[in-house]
Amino acid sequence: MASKVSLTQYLVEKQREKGLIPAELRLLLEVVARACKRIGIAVSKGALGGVLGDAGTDNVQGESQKKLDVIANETLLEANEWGGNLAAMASEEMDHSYTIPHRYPKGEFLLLFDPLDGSSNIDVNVSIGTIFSVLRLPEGVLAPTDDHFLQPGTKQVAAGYAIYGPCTMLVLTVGDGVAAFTLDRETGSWTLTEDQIRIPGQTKEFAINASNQRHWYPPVKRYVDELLAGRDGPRGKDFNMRWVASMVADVHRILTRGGIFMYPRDRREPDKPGKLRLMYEANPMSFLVEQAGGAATNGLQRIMEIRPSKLHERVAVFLGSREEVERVTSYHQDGD
Ligand code: FBP
Ligand code: AFP
Repeated sequence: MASKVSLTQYLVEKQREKGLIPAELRLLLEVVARACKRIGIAVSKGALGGVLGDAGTDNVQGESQKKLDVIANETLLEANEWGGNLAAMASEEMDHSYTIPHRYPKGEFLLLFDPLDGSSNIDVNVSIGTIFSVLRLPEGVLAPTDDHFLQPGTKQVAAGYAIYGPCTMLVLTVGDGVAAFTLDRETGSWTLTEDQIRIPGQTKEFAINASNQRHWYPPVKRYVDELLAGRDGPRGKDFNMRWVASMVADVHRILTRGGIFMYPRDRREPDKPGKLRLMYEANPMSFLVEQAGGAATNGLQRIMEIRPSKLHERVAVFLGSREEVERVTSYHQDGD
């Protein structure tokens, strides 16, 4: 390969030399990357682009939408609907899946996305991102519906995110490790800047919204108390805490230097399995983390093995450095 490897070259290698992905998936991922580039440009304009603030609408989860949530969602839909590689798309921002209109050719893949994750950070100029996941349309299905998206994360054929931070990056897996591409703003191309990313098994850093501490169940409280006890506690070392409130940014840090990210279910809504969305956030991030040698559970089981029962299903999340995820998961064995 040439010294500077572009996203296209990287994907062509996976397609031609390794035979890992079909050409249609390569083309689909390139379109997603192009849409992320456009979203990144809109994000970077900030107040100058008139894109900050509320859109004045609510999404299916009852959360108020930011203007950029809506722009990012439309950008992904428009970029992907005519390419011929997709059968349907589903978004965290839409009630139901979107079937590719009849006027365009239809492909065999399903695309899911959280168009702009971390929206509470948009107006304060802190890193945000786009998360995506690709599934296959089950064989023989002519008219895809929401039900056809309800596949476990192990069925993902690709997943990734774009992070709009000090630099714009695309982090991707097609099931052959994790690669990171940095957007060269001068040439407009995604350039491979790290391949075969590995998450260290051990860490001294954790991420959790500590303001919810009083609502936590005993396994999470026990685990975090032990981390906070530092070198005098049972762990025998000091831990540092980071919480960006953009899952993309927190997971990006973990892929870069290790750590554990937690969003547990808690007593605020005992009947709800957590806050984060299985299909748009937890599954794609779990695929990336596992491909980088880490682990991802809901405290009880591997996230990617959960069989979803609805498109907007929520889930508790513990992901990152393997040894830490295994430890907090083992604390859940005794129940709440
Ligand atoms: P650096 O520039 O050395 O990273 O320090 C950053 C900083 O001074 C503040 O920006 C930040 O609020 C604080 O450190 C974070 O400190 P801690 O690591 O103790 O949470
Ligand atoms: P939004 O995309 O709705 O802002 O949600 C972001 C998020 O799902 C995830 O990216 C963060 O880790 C988490 O929410 C932050 O949640 P808290 O505000 O409860 O800390």
